[in-house]
Amino acid sequence: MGHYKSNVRDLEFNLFEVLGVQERLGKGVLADSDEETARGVLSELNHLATGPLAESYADADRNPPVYDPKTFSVQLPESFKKSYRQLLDGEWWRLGLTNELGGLGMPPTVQWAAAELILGANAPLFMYLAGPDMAMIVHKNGTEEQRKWAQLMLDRRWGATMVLTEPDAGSDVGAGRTKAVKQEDGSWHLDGVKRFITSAEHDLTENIMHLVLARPEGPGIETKPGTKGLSLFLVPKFHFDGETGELGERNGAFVTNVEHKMGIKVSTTCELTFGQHGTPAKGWLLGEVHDGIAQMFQVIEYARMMVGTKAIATLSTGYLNALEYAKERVQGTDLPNMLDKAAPRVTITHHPDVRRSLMLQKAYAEGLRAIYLYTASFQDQLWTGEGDEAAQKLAHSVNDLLLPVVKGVGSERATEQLVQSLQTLGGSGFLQDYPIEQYLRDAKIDSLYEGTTAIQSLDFFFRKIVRDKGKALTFLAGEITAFIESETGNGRLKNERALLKQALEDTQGMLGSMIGYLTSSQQDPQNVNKVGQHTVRLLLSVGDLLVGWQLLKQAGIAVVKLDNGASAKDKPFYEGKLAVASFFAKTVLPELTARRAIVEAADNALMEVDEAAF
Ligand code: ST9
Ligand code: FAD
Repeated sequence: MGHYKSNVRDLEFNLFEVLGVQERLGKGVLADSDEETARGVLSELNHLATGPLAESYADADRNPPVYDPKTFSVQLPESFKKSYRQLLDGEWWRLGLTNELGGLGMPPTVQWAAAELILGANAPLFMYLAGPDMAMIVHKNGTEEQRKWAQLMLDRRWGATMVLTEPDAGSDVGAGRTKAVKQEDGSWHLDGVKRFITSAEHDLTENIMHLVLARPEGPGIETKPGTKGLSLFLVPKFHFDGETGELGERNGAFVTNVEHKMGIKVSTTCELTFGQHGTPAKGWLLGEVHDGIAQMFQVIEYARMMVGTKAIATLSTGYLNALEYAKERVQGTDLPNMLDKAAPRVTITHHPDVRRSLMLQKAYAEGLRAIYLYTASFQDQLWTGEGDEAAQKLAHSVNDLLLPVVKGVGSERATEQLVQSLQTLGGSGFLQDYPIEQYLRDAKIDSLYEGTTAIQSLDFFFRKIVRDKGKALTFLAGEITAFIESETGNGRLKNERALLKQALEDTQGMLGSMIGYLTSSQQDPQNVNKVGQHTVRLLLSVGDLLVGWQLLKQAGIAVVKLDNGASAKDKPFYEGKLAVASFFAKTVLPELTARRAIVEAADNALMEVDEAAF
């Protein structure tokens, strides 16, 4: 057996028993799919993921890519290339595409459930497979000629990158200095150095299309500071024939370094230098419009969902590996027998603290999975275009609101709980004989790239709540309130629903205080620092509230299934849903009351501490 332990049962539970995705299938753009084909996609991909895709996971970590500075080229390990080929041969690169571009006709919920399987088995494979999805962005925003390039990117399975970061421009993308100078033939020459660019060099594809943010210069072009002064350029590694895709000369965008990292070692993280090695780095303005940051955010939104799903997928396999170990590892006696030195030894699942830890890992793995799939259900509405304009607008803003939760909370809780998965194995967890140490190293990046957790929390508060005037949040609060007031659980979840009610009030209390600090910052600008000290706390608290709610919603469904006589195979699954929801409501949600008190008592003492005193 490979390292990857998937949870297809839980994916199917979310899709077909909670979200009712099957009701959307068979109509409009989803006309060619039904429940059976969606289940078939998961089953087939699960087979591939747990086998051939997972197979190169450890090898590619121990034998990372080799960079040759003389030729600016990179060689990936053969084992990894084999897994990549199998993913391509299975046509899985079509997963996220629209029908028009040759997609599989599946909605985003099913796409992301399927993505979880690849991301859990070997996430860098998914990242190298970004070309087709990026082609979709080129197709959507490009000129007629560029739409043909998008088709070439697809037909020839080119790789692609998103190129924002520079040494002095990380979180602050608007500080970027790479420039693009307009040429007489309509193309642009790029000049500058980008850093940390994923997949900018490798030997998996014949060509790579870089999507680069740069500051345009030239006659009649107004130079603006910040993100609004950036444009998006298409910069291929090799020039190509626009009709046939046949490769021409090497373009002047060279990878001048590949980083040595803590994790995801097989995913190349590159310094990408434009126009400084004797060959101009030619680029073309996407769609001939100067709208770079907005265009790039179409990519970023997808990538943030991907990163959150990656983290959650890794936590899930970490938990399932820990669970398997715990069921077999015999150590110590039951606590009630602790004084009897001759008492029988038991498996560690008998120890209350191991149970506590395993149940918390399960809560976040399954609760966060429910959140990313719930988020994807709003993407489904946008994908099918169903509902009137108001419904579409709401789906858009709820998806926007939930993205920093999927990305920010997903990555933070995954890293935190994977430490617990490792702990479950005792000293063995520290060994490379088990996959969890690699999971931890590979998942840590998720709270850093695509916007750190601090950035996610600022985005969540200022853009997704304040700028949205709380509309999406009010909708969610309404959904949670309706659940609290329902009779869900048939009398069995009453206490838990009361705990959820308190958690909702506590979160609203936190938010109310923070809005108050923001409002008062109009008189005293320093008050916005009180907000800034607590945005991560708010984001994580909303995450806990949503995990608690989703788990209870699932428990409600489980109660009905159990009452109706679930099969012997399903019974433990549904009982697990009840147990985990109740555990989370009783042991985590009450913590929000203390967090609310902390936010309500906020002051600026922290901001007044002299740096020397740190
Ligand atoms: C990275 C990659 O880290 C790591 C993994 C790579 C994996 C490989 C690729 C795999 C994915 C493939 C994807 C394929 C795509 C397929 C898609 C298919 C559908 N939402 O607040 P302002 C915009 S990459 C939407 O003033 P500042 C908006 O246009 C590096 N738009 O910002 C706005 O204008 P307006 C990742 C947003 O103060 C404008 O920006 N790096 C959002 O100037 C200005 O907004 C980062 O993520 C949003 N949430 O700049 C940087 N926010 O307001 C993190 C802003 O008029 N830093 N816009 O609408 C930030 O995000 C900063 O907050 C900042 C601040 C740069 C935006
Ligand atoms: P900084 O921005 O310097 O942040 C340092 C610390 O300060 C962080 O804790 C941060 O949260 C905090 N901080 C910064 N600003 C604020 C603020 N305003 N408020 C509160 N806290 C703040 N980039 C690309 O363009 N393309 C890629 O493909 C890509 N892939 C990557 C792959 C890897 C493996 C890595 C490590 C990075 C990658 N990146 C990529 C870059 C990545 O997006 C940045 O590293 C990230 O956005 C953070 O920027 P930074 O590293 O400069 O940290």
